Amino acid sequence: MKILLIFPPISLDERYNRSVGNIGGYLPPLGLLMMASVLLKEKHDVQVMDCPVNQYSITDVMEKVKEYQPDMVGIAAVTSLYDKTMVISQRIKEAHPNILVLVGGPHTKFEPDKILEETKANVVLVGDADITIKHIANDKEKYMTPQVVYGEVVKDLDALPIPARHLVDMSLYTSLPNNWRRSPHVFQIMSTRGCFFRCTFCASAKTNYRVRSVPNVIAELKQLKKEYGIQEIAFWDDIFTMDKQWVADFCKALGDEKLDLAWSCETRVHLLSPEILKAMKEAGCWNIFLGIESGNQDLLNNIRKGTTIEQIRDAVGMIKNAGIEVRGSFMFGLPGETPEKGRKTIDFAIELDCDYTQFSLCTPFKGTELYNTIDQWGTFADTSNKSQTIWEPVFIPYGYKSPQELRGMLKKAYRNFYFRPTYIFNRIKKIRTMADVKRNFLGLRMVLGFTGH
Ligand code: B12
Repeated sequence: MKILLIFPPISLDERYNRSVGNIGGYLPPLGLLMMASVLLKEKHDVQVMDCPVNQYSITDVMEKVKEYQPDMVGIAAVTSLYDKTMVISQRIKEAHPNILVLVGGPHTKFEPDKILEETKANVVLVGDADITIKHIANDKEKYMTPQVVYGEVVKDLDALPIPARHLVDMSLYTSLPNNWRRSPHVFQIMSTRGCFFRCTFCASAKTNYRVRSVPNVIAELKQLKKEYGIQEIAFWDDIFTMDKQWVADFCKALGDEKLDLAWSCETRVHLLSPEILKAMKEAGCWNIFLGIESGNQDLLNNIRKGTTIEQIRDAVGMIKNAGIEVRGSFMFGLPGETPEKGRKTIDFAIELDCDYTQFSLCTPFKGTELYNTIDQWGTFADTSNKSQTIWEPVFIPYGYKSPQELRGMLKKAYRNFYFRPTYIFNRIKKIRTMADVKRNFLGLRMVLGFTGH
């Protein structure tokens, strides 16, 4: 069967809701590439159309469908892109009723029946697609009847094949200026799936946590080294250091194999120790991304973050001591927040002085606990899908007067953090190469976008 998997169009300016310039940051659709790999193994003919990086429009998608004439089309659904997912699905069904149209991805968790109706798709697939998509592709007639299908949870991640990266042009993808060290052509990889923590705002909260074996991850890295000569990788796991023994084994294996990779990961502040950080540094880890969220303990409690201000201070200190860069992520407009508490968060970010700090706005995605309990905390200012980008004030806690006040807080945070003489001096001090100059220039362009210049 001929299968086309589509990631809908979005420009960088749309993603950030502001003009950010040509900063890079188009990243490969790993979920689609994983599914593609499973389908290739089943001997299907598969193509992946990643619209954002290629700047393809919906018209381009329709032309591709006409030219390739697939038997099945899969379209990814992320909340902020859902309107486009819907239009693509409707148009394909109108023009080619015999194509089996499948919609899946994080947005389908909430009201899948409504999505089925709106998109006119044949199947809305909720959850992991890797196992279930095989059954669908192998039994087209059965799945032509409109239905919601719950994907079988992949228990053994080692059983999955390596993502079919060869179906996209990997040379097109470059990470944001502050997300790479050795090469902007960072390759992304998942060693786990899911997260069992309960953060009320997170679309991945309380999902099945599963982990691949170390040899299985190393095998993928060896393949990437051989095929693409990779120099750098980024782990997209929600909680990379959840199992410290796993991380220690991985760091040792990376050293034993002499893969010589720079790498970065994301984790939670209480899942670190000096020992594990030392091993990570020695194994090439240069950057850790932390979801810090707020400088107010009561707000952390309101979102069930399960961390303390002291743990945050300790984690940032430990990472810096290990000689690893730290990227801290904060949100404004949390449940219970007031402008005064927002300012406390800015002060805390400055006190922590991470190498890079990201500020965004709390966005209650459909299906999250926060979305379901919103009346307790505030009101929605904008419920359109395209505004759910985390950079638009869509949720206004009772403590704020207006969306403008929240927008002002975001600008103030970027200005106060990045335009400090000590921060600028430290950045300049770290410049070694022309690549560093360019990185800082692009980073500045992005910060200016966020500060409204
Ligand atoms: C990497 C990443 C990005 C990359 C996207 C790269 C890309 N081209 O996909 C970047 C940085 C660009 C990004 C941006 C955003 N992201 Co993001 N991102 C992630 C992250 C960390 C990993 C995604 C991933 O590849 N996972 C691995 C694969 C295997 O999982 P998966 O994508 O869920 O796919 C599986 C199933 O969902 C399903 N599936 C997925 N797609 C499809 C399609 C079909 C047809 C079918 C049948 C099934 C199916 O099958 C897959 C295999 O089982 C996730 C968190 C996470 N841990 O997943 C957040 C996540 C997807 N992002 C999220 C958000 C909110 C955003 C932003 C809106 C804001 C932001 N964080 O900056 C933007 C806008 C989206 C965009 N594309 O422009 C939310 C989505 C919430 C929602 N309801 O939509 C998530 C879940 C984070 C979270 N916990 O809240 N993101």
